[in-house]
Amino acid sequence: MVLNGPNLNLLGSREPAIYGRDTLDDIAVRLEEQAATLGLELDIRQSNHEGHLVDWLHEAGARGALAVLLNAGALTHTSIAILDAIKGINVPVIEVHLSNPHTREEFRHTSFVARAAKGTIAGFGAASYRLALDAAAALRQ
Ligand code: CA2
Repeated sequence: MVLNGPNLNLLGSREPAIYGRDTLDDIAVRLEEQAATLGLELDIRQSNHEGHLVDWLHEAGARGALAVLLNAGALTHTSIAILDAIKGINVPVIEVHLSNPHTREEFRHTSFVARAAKGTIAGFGAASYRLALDAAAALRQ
């Protein structure tokens, strides 16, 4: 499962210097192609609402997903509910960011997601998702 949080639906429209020019749909199309090569099935979603992300993490747990790629957007830095949801499922969560939050404002240096994530891939733009999907595929061995 690939979960995207608040404002990531705006990708490609503004702030290209930070987030690149790809839209979330562009990223999704490439991820689906990569998944087909890897023999993985993807379910890619985006929501601006914290509770949806919590529900979808629970759903990934109930469905026994191989992994969740999670770009929680700004909720990364604030959401104990998402941290608790990650802790509450038996599915590895790979934290994904387009930018490298550690090179940005101080308030982005804390990640609640990272406290429970299997690992983090950040700073490679849209390629962060590709690298994260490779990491998810590697969990099969
Ligand atoms: O680098 C990332 O992937 C982030 O998760 C993106 C979040 C930000 O709050 C995190 O610190 C790092 C923001 C996503 C908002 O994306 C926009 C895209 C275009 C225009 C406005 C916002």
